[in-house]
Amino acid sequence: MVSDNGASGEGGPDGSINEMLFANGIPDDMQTNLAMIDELGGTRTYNHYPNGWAMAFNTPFKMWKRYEFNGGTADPCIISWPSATGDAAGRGGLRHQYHHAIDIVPTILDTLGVEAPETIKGHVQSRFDGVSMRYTVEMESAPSARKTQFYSMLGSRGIWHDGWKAVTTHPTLSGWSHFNDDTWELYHTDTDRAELRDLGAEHPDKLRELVNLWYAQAGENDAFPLDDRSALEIITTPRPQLAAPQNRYAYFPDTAEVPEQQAVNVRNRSYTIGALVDIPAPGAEGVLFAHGSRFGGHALYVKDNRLHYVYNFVGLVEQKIDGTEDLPVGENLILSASFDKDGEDPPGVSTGVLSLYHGDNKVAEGRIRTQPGMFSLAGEGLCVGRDSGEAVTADYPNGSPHRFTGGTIKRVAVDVSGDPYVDLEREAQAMLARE
Ligand SMILES: [Ca+2]
Repeated sequence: MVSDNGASGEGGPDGSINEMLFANGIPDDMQTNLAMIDELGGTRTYNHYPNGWAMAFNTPFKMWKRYEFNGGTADPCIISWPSATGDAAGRGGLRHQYHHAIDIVPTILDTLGVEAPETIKGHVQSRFDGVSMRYTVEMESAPSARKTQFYSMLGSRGIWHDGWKAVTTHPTLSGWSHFNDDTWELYHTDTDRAELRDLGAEHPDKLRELVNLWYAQAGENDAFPLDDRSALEIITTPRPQLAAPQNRYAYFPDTAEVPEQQAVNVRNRSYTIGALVDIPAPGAEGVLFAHGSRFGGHALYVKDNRLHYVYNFVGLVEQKIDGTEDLPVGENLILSASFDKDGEDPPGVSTGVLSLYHGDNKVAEGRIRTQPGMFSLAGEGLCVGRDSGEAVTADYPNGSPHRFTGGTIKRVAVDVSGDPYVDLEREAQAMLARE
């Protein structure tokens, strides 16, 4: 499979220098984009082409990922099968039967002569919706074994059945809803694969048949309720995780990075990050805690014998708070950054005061805002003692992965209970006294 969808339109009409803006519900700004035009494709951008290019890449098909027109769903599938017989013996042939990504596994099982087990370790397995594509290799002109394919994505709907396709033009990820006002279009894809001639008015009965079939398939495929919420709403809606949410998380150095979905959620709330460290002599430096990248993230680090915190707001602005006193030396020091939320502007974007502490001694404070959505779609997890992948800031004192040196990090706690910092500090000291 060359892809799981068509070229994507997430760059919007003007393109983007950071796709995480889209995922945070923050519109791209043309002036900012133009200022970065020479950086596109480099390490300083997480760029995405404008959706006009998505349409061009999908030519001759219409639209792009998120829509059920062929521009959103049709992809090349290349099969290499040296020992194949029948029509495939000629090699290099094209096949035009209608198939879907869900047909890959049934094809492999069929080709290997393996029957899928009905149960594994006592657990009944889901049925396969797919059908084998093996026959297409051996019989070029055989009719499609797949008769129907159901589609529903982010508010758009479509169904292919026996050479015809019905599809809606609903604006995806729009929050518009009003699904009853959707217009269904009808295409005879056997003769019009580019979906240029809407035959809905000419063949209303055929259209009605396909729309009815869509509803039947939607029921079978658990497609209700229909959902066209924004990317930000979908991504920030809590979903079941292996570990239930807690008020406090402890993280340790020399471990793998923690994926964002499993890491502490600091979005739109107060939080405190406290590192328990031993610093035997002045000269410690590097990252105590980091999560995210230059395209969005935050980090607590030591540089020039001072404590620093940076919150990189979706790659648009680095908000830095710099400690005003030299670091103390000793054992079981607690170096902290505490964000006290006092408002939202706009909704979802927290505003408040970020304070830095050595123990209970406040050494800096400043106002920051925090981003409403995720730091990244994948990778760029939470780290202690280093910042893996892309760094949150270019301000770190040492080279990638910006390890903490000159001291020992025992653990880093992130508290999201909302309790005031002074109480947390007292509690932490009491806990250390008991250890
Ligand atoms: Ca990183």
